[in-house]
Amino acid sequence: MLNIVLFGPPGAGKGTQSQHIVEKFKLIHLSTGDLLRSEIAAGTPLGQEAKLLMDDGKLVPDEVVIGMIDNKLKANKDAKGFIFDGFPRTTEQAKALDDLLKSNDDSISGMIALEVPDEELISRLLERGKDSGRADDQNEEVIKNRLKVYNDQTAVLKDYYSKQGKFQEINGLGTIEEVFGRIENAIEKA
Ligand code: B4P
Repeated sequence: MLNIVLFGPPGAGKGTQSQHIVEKFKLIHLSTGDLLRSEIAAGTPLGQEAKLLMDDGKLVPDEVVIGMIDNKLKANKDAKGFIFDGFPRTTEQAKALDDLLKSNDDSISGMIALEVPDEELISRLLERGKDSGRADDQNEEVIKNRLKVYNDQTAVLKDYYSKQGKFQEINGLGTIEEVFGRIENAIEKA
């Protein structure tokens, strides 16, 4: 199976690029952000709890997102592979993902990190916030908090995958097509 972790700070282009990757490589797209927003839209207790954290730019508890991914992996046993978008975001999530895949004799093929400077991330997210309806994209303080959370808790995963020989970093600046071209090259090497 081809299992790719698409990595990067908020606004780096993970969601955008995942759509192109799914089309080309026929993988199943698993975005914990999208799964949480579906829970919020459905008004479930999980969604109500997650909304409070997401609106502040904080992470949802590990066990919640790990449980959601576990369910999706079990529901898609015949998949050609997965693109993990916005997951894992902590070392605990990365270890859990390795264990879940291992129980199916599977593993992560590679992690691709999109690198984009903070000023560009802030401007992209504020732009999306104008019409996305996402509270976490509308306030610069919340966006800065998301970047802080990324630097404090998530960026460390570059080392985690580097130690496994699975880490590739690419430039996330340029047109969506240019960035996708770089991702295609990286996937071929994964
Ligand atoms: P996510 O939904 O993962 O959202 P995100 O980090 O903002 O990235 P996204 O994928 O949406 O942005 P993209 O780069 O595609 O997370 C939201 C929240 O959910 C988190 O803060 C957290 O609270 C919670 N959560 C999610 N997963 C979790 C987990 N595993 N553990 C705990 N909590 C979790 O796009 C951004 C914008 O840039 C778009 O408008 C796009 O059009 C634009 N863009 C993309 N590529 C571009 C390019 N090349 N040039 C110019 N603009 C571009």
